[in-house]
Amino acid sequence: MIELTLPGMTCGGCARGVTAAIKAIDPTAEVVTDVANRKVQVTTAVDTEAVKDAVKKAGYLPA
Ligand SMILES: [Cu+2]
Repeated sequence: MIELTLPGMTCGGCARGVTAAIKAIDPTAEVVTDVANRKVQVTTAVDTEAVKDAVKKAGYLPA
């Protein structure tokens, strides 16, 4: 399980964007967003760097 802190994920719209970006690289990923704490937990076979890359490209820089 990968946990990222995304300071820019500030609302439900962001959470959906982050989730979509991760699902785009792994449709089977389990993504749990916690907007209040700016955290996302991802259960995926894809490696951490690829997940970070995907969320960065969507505009959310991991802390
Ligand atoms: Cu937002």
